[in-house]
Amino acid sequence: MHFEKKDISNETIKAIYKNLLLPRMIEEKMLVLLRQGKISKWFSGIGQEAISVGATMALQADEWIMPLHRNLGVFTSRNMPLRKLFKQWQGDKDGYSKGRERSFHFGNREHHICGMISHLGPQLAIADGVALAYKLKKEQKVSLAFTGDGGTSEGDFHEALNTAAVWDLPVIFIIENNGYGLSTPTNEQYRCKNLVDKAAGYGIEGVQIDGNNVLTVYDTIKGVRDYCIKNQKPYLIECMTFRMRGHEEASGVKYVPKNLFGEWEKKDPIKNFEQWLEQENILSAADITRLRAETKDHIEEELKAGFVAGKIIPDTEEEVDDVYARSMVNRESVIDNAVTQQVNMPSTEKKFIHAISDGLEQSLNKYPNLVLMGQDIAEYGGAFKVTEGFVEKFGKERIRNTPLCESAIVGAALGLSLEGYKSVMEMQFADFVTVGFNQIINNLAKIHYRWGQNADVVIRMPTGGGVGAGPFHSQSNEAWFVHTAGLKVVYPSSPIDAKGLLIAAINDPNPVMFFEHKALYRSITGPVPDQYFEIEIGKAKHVQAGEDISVITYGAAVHWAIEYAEKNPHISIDITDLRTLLPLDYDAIRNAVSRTGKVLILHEDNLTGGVGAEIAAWIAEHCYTLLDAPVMRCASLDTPIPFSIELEKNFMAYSRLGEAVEKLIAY
Ligand SMILES: Cc1ncc(C[n+]2csc(CCOP(=O)(O)OP(=O)(O)O)c2C)c(N)n1
Repeated sequence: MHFEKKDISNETIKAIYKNLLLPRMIEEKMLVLLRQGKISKWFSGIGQEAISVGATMALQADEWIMPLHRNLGVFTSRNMPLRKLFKQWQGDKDGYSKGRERSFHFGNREHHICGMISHLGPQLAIADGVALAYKLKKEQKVSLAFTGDGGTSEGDFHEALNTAAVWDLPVIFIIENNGYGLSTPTNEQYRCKNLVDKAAGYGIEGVQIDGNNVLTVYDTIKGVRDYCIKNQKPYLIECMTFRMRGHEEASGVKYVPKNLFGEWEKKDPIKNFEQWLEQENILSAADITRLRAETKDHIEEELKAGFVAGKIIPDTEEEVDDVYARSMVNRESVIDNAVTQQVNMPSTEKKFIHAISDGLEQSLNKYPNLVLMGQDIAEYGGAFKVTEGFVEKFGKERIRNTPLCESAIVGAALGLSLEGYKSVMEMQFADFVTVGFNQIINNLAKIHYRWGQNADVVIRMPTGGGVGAGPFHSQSNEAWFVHTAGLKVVYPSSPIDAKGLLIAAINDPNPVMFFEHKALYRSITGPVPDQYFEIEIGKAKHVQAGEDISVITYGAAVHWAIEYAEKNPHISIDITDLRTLLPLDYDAIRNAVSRTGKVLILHEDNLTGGVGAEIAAWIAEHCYTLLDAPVMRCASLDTPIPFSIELEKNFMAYSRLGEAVEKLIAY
């Protein structure tokens, strides 16, 4: 192995050596502990350390890195205290994730390390978001994300590289090509000659290097860092390496030809470096022996401190509390009862859609660090024209057209949040959320619980049917998100609520799915206060009082209920608009039950597993004595939503509303 010293100082070279030794020796110890049954799982990076260490040392300490499961060297080179790392791997309360995450699936703000989720590829787009924040702040920084060769087959790889290229983001993407996915060799993973060849497809630069040569890695990445900052562009680096152990210890290495181990043993990143250090008289054999002994002592000492941890005593309240970041409700701008208070405020009659635009515009004025992202939202103004005219007012940097890549944009939104930005992403249609689903469900929703990082992101979801748009432009999919702890789900039905709740969602430091029923956009008008105000998330609205039955509903269905009540004045209908579906306003639900004792839950979503099912179960469990009839649900058919207007009408819950009301009244 040929090392080139170039202008790297001896001090730096010694620091690189120490950083290289540490993860190797920790791992060797871990393998012993694993055999003794003291830890449960280990993903080994033995043989690949030069990449993590070289990359981390080439960056500034406050530049974000998105590591994966074999990048122990990133964590140790960022000087994370070993005792805390040991606690983390044991699932101890005093680790980095309070015992909630395994192995390397955690991050830490102080060390600018973003924790991975098991799905690998999603790490890449988070680096886009961080780099976008650096770019917008005009900071001289890069972000750096890792992927394995296997991970390059994921759509997330393509989306992240393409977005970084199109947006000219200073991101370093590193592929650690160790020849195998879990067991699948690279010839079953891709057809190009080298993975770095893919860079050309994105119109970016790339280089393939020897990943086992720590000086090559360090020097290349230092240079690439300068390039990315100076040119404001991403860069792809393919590091050739080899994994000396199995995917994880239990999985073995039977699928790897034996001769490869011998070949790569000769290319061991540490042994080769030690030989060179001696040859160059940078370190003597005695120095190396001493440094190894010191490292061993350090590990043993930290292990002693790290292994004294007591057993976890679960505290359910803390578990539930940690799912969300604390929301600071700004009391000054909150309208508690929008219906009455707005009378005292200067208001303007607005369509639902314009109330949303108004809320967005006032938020953009309030928060210079708020960025809007979505397909066609810039000059075109968005598919529904919610952001029409925004580019002229706020510029293209903050009103960002995105490539067609929902997953990368949700990931980028999370990256922006790491750097203190707020973002609102517009899904062109709520239906398309499926291709960004993983980032929402597994990254945004879980990150605060996993390692205390918030995701300050709002995803706007133009939703619902009634306009004959067929199965992929009409779905109601709010229930998917209501099932996911860590998200908030908001679904306004009136212009005033749309503005006030959107402002609240943007103020909220947690990820909020904000549903906007498309059929309401231009059909519903109402008075909207001109000033900046918010309506508290999690509070339902009592729309109208009644004595015969209580309809609990949300979204467009609120208007179905009102219309039905108007057309049937002989029935006294009490209507509650939930406005927020997660968290639900249980007090308001209980009050609705107690007012009439007969409850109909009405929603546009399908019946089975819909939000109504959850509410019905809760009422049965908690309000049994208040009921005079079984809780009933009126929902859409359990079929996909069809295109033809007649079929769609038949699908929709409102077709069966009269029938359901009459059945309930009859009890
Ligand atoms: C989306 C997804 N599919 C499958 C897996 C299971 N899995 C975990 S690691 C791995 C192999 C990854 O290979 P590569 O990206 O080359 O990284 P390496 O483990 O070799 O470092 C697989 C298939 C996963 N974690 N996530």
